[in-house]
Amino acid sequence: MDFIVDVAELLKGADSVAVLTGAGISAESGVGTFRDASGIWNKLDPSKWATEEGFRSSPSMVWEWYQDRRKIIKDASPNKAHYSLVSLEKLGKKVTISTQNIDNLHQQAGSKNVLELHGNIFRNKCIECGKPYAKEIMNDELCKCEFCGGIIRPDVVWYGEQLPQDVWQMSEQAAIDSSIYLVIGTSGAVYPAAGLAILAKRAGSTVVIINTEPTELDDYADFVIREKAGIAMPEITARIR
Ligand code: BJW
Ligand code: ZN
Repeated sequence: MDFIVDVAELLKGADSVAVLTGAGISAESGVGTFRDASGIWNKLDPSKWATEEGFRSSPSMVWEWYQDRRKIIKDASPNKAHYSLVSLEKLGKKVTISTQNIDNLHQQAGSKNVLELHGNIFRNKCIECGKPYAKEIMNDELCKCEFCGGIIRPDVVWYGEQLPQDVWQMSEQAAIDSSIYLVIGTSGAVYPAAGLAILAKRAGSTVVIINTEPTELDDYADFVIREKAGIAMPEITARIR
């Protein structure tokens, strides 16, 4: 595989590694991506439904879609790519993962430093007052906020919504401080997350993309590894120890 050896050599000498992950890193765990042929959004148009307006117009339909995804994610386990990032940490590197994924799989694998840019599908909050809704919701019925009666929604970041500020600032800092910036399994189509790779590049980091397909960030990369994350990542980390 092209560049595996080069990237492993670079990582060997790097103290600070920052990572941006997207749906593609969880694809081999059986969690669908968004924009590929088999993507979950072939059935639902994201720009319409992954928005507050979409939810308000058809709350039951959007809620059921999230409940279906919760079930899939609950049954999923981390794969070799998630575990490779854990092993990088165990080799003594400072690894900061900014993930666009809402599936908890990095944390489940054991990564310590995970920044959730787009929230977490296992959390819910009130659409009106924003208070967290602590009870686990198992059924497909809509729930109401115990404080204000507002409808409960998943605590994820929809189009047009701000990313959590603290998480965003830490992600920017990690990109700036990194000597290597790994971009794994994201199309690079959604901002501001994709901008982190560009920020890292401008700050002098070496940008490495691992993806089965071309991405919108390829022009910013020093190395593009065109391979499944679950194959490329263990190949790389196996060469470091
Ligand atoms: C593999 C693989 C394997 C497959 N191995 N690889 C600048 C310009 C224009 C517009 C904007 C801009 N800045 C912001 C915007 C607006 C908008 C936006 O980005 N629009 C774009 C479409 C251009 N952004 C926003 O609205 C954001 N908020 C914001 O900007 O706030 C500021 C603001 C607020 C108010 C007013 C004004 C400003 C919020 C974006 C939130 C995105 N939310 C979603 C849904 C989350 C909840 C949920 O999951 O339901 O996040 S959208 C969806 O896309 C999800 C993902 O995290 C995100 C990224 O997708 P990802 O992960 O890249 O997946 P895919 O499917 O696209 O790619 C998978 C990749 O994996 C592919 O490349 C495959 O090849 C690869 N792959 N198998 C390796 N085995
Ligand atoms: Zn409320």
